[in-house]
Amino acid sequence: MSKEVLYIIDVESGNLQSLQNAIEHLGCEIKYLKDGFELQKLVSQKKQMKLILPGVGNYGHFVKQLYNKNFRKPILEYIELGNPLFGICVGLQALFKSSSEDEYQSAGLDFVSDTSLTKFDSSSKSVPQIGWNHIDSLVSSEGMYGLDLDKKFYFVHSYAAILADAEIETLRKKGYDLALGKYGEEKFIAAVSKGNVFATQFHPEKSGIAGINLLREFLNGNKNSGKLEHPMAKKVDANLKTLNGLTYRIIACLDVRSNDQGDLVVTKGDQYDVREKDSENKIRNLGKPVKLAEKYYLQGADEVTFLNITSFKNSPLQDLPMLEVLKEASKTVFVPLTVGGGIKDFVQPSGEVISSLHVAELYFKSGADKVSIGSDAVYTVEKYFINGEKATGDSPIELISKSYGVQAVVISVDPRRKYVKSPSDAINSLGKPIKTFKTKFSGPNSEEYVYYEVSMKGGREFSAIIGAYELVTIAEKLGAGEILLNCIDKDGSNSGFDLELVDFIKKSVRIPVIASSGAGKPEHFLEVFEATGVDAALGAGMFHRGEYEVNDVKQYLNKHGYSVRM
Ligand code: 1PR
Repeated sequence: MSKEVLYIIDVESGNLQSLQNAIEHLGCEIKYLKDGFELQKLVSQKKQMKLILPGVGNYGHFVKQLYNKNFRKPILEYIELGNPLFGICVGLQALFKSSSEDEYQSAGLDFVSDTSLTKFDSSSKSVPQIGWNHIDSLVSSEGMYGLDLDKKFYFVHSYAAILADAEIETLRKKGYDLALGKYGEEKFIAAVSKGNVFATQFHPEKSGIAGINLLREFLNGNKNSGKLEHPMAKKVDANLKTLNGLTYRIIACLDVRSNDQGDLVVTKGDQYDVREKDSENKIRNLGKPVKLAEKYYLQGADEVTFLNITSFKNSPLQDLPMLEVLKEASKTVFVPLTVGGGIKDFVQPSGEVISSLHVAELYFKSGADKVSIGSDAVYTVEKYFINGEKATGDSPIELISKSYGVQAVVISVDPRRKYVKSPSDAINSLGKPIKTFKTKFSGPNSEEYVYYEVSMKGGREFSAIIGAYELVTIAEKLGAGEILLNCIDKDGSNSGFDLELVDFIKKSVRIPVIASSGAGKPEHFLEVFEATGVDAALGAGMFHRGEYEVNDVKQYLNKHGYSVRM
């Protein structure tokens, strides 16, 4: 029997590979529609079909692409004919009238009439909203493909249909069914449905089993499946601590490199030294990247991060194994995947320049949701200061975030503690101060202040111009959407996170921060969340050595009153 075909509108926006994988996992075939004429032809044939409108990144860019590729009219005709459509993330946003993200206020499809999108307020919470949130209430007379108030879904966005109660009521009267989410005090549309159109602000293909089930019900046409909550049903999760509604994220990290035999392996360092300390001095081999990623997904990891830790030695062509790793991992791992290592402009031996944007694009097309930039972020911010505090406009951070959205750009920071007697001793090579703070743990010579040097090439070189504060604040300004905060002193130590560092950086930026380096037991995760309010925490060695499973950490946090995705 031939498989059912599902059509996906492809305007080259981000990671469609994961969506394809999720749908293939459910036994369907997918066909991409590259322009509106292809859709128009199907619509004219009055073909019975199902359509997905996925999108990531910038709203203005996305709706312009829909327009330029002649999708606008056939999509509206398709909807008018009553055919099933599933919008995802910016695909949902495009169904609205306009968004304040787009300075030209480009017209969306206006399916959700007279309603526009605005930015979340970042004065009291991290923006973008990145993480797992739940549906706070359903204002719905019909089912929404079994959308479940008890489950968590993966959201990643800065703009949303943020509505007051009166606006919700107006949409209800116009016949829209709504699932409402809450980020902080802001109520926003997490899913909307009318007739055969259904759209989610979250990514079902990245929402683990809960998201896969939703896609399955859509494919089966079971709109009223599952229990329908009564109108205005409200989920109360009041007893657990959340981050403005988001669960505390636990991330598993895989440092990947070739071993001495040339096999790609997951390794793990102590203060970034990944060789065994015995006489053979081999690269520590902790397993295969794809297998371990699957294992951590099944253990409940909220995200998986792959870092190619020797990218600076290789050409992107030799990087291809990491592309393969992503392609394979995204077939079975339905949570967000981040890839780092070698995200930069690259000059081939032939002299051909491959732009960072192109390198990033290759990773997104292979199944990555975010790219993480390490060394090149340091060079970019150094340049910013050398240029008299002016952006060049062409750095990887700026280029990738403009095309794929800020949520797709993570900055991986590799800092090391540096003690000074007084703030005036922390002066960079340009004669300017580097930001310090007074430490609770004074240095070997009773120094009372510290700053954090930042490194390139995984701890092999250190910046003489910027410290960790300068790196993260300027990277945020240039378009970074998240900080992955490692710590060379703590890496592999099992002694807990550097709480002072995490607190210092968390207070310096508005974007989410992931604490990394030093986790050795579940208590360390509780400690870092309690002490710093950081958005997510990452573990590596303790999971690789099998001392704890990701789920052990989550159960421990849950027991101590923290909301996690179980
Ligand atoms: O500079 O853009 O090519 O990116 C290189 C990437 O590789 C950076 O993200 C950098 O952090 C990483 N990297 C480079 N060398 C090493 C190394 O270990 N020799 N790994 C390295 C960094 C830190 C974390 C680790 C945590 C948690 N490793 O990835 O997972 O410290 O470990 P723990 O829980 O066991 O303590 P570019």
